[in-house]
Amino acid sequence: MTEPAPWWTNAIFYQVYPRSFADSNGDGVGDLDGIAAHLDHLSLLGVDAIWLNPVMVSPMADHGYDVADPRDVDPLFGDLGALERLITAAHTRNIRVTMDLVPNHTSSAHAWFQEALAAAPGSVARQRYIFRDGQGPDGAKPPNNWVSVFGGPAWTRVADGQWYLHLFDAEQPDLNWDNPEVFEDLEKTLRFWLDRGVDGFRIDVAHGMAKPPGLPDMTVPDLEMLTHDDDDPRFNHEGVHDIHRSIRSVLDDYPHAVTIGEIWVFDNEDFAKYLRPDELHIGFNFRLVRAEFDPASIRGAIENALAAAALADASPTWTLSNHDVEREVSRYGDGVAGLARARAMAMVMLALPGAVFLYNGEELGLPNVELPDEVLQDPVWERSGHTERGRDGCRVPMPWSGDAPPFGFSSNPGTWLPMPPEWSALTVERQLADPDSTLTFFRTILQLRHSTFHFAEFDVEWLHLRDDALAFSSGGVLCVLNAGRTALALPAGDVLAASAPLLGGKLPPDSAAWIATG
Ligand code: TEU
Repeated sequence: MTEPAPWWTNAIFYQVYPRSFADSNGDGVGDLDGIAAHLDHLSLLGVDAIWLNPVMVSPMADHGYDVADPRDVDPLFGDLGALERLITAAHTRNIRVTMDLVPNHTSSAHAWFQEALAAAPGSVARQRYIFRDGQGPDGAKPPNNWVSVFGGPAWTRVADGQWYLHLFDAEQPDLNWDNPEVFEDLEKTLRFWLDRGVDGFRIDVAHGMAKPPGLPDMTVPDLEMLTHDDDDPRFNHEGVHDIHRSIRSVLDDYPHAVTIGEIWVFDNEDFAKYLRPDELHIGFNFRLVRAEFDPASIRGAIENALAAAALADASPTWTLSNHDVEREVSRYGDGVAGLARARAMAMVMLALPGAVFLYNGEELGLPNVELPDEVLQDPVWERSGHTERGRDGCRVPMPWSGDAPPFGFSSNPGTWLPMPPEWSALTVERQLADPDSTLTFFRTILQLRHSTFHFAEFDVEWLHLRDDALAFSSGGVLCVLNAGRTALALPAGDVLAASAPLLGGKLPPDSAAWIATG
C-alpha cells in the first residue's frame, strides 16, 4: 500500500502576522488571544494551517525576528499558556499551527550575545557569533565589504575594537553555525515547541546560516537592498545543507510536523537541494511573487517552481504575498485594476497543485498603505538612511468591523500602525454581508479548491488560447486568465467560478475563471 500524502501536500496555509491580526488587550498591538478569538474567520475560509510569525521573547527591533529567548512567548503577545490555548482551539477546528523559527541570528539582547559582549576577543562566548578583527592598521575598517540586507554595513564594532556580523539589523547578530553549541540549542528549541503540539516550522532565512570560509568580499557590495542574487556570498553556502540535515533528524521524531524553508534562491537545482529527502519538507518558491501580471512571466514562474520541486520530488509551493513584500493589489497597479488582477491571480494560484500560502488581509483585497514618515517602524527605514520605506505598508492591522479605525482590531485607537479610514469599505463584517466582495470570492474559491480539485500529481497542462491569456488545467479544472485588453471567449465547459462577472459569456480583461474538465 502506498503511504497517504502528508497533510501539507496541497494544504492552504494562512499566514498570521500577530502584531496585525487582532488585539485582545487594548495595547494597539495584536496578540495570541486575539488570534484565538478570531478562529471563526479561519474556519470560514477553510484553511488547513496557520503560519504564525515569531511570537518569542524579543525587543522587537525587527518585530520578533530578533529573538532574545527562543523558548518563551513575548509578553506583548501573551504567554505560553495563551499559545497552548491557541494550539488547542485551532486543533479542535482541524487547523494546524506552524511557527516561525529564526536560526540565522538572535537578538542582541539574547543572553549569549550579552555574554559575548562582556567576554574577551577569542573567548568561547564570542565563538557563538561571528566576531572578527577589523582591517587596516587600527582595525577600524570592517572585516569585509558585506552590506546588511536592511542597508548599511553588515558589521558593527564593539567597545574593544572587534566587529560582529549581522546580515540584517545591528540588533540581529548572526550566529556561528560552525559552533556545535548553536545546533544543540536549536534542537532544544525545536523539541520545546514540537512537544507543545506545534505542527511544524517556517524556517527564516533558510538559505543563510552557513557562511563561506574566510568570509570573502562581495563582488557587488552595492547590491540593491532587499534584492536577492544567486551569486551573493552572504547566502546559499553549501554548508547550509548539513544544518538542514541536522534539523530534519530532529523533525523525523515528529512525523506530523512540517518544515517550510524561506529560500530566496532562484536557480532550480540549487533550490531543489534544500528539498532533498533528508532536508526540508517544502520551501517557499518566490517566483510567483516576482512575476509581472503578464502571461509569459506567470507561466515562467509556474514552470520553474514546478520544475524545481520536481527535481527533489517535493510538493511545489505558491504564494503571492507575505509580510516582507508589497501587497499584490498594489503590485498589480492599485485601484480597480490592481484588485481585479489580484483576484484573478488568486484563482491562478489556487488552481495549482501544491501548498498555497495566503497572507492575512489578502482575502480582503487589502492594498499596501502609504504611511507617513513619522510612523514608519521597519528598521529598513533608518538603516537605509531614509531611502527605502521598508515593509510597514503591507503590515497595517486587519479591519474587522465598524465604520472608523481601529475597525474592531483593537479597543485602542492608537494602533501600532495607523489604519486608513477608507478601509471602512473593506472590513470583514462589511465584506461578509456582500455577495460580490473579495472575501466572499475567496470563500467560494477556497471551498471549490477543497471540493472540486483532485490533484493526483503535480501536473499542469498548458493550453494556448491567445497570447495575452494564460490557460492550464490541473486536478480536473481548467484555469483561464485574461491579461489582455479585450474580453476572451472561454472554452466549452461548466464555469465553476470567475473573479469578475462574465460579459456575454466572455471573460473580461484582468480576470480569471475556472472551468470543470472532469
Ligand atoms: O526575511 C529574509 C529576507 O531575505 C528578507 O530580507 C527579505 O528579503 C526582505 O524582507 C525583502 O523581501 C526574513 C523575514 O521574513 C523578515 O521579515 C526578517 O526581517 C528577516 O528574515 C530577518 O529575520
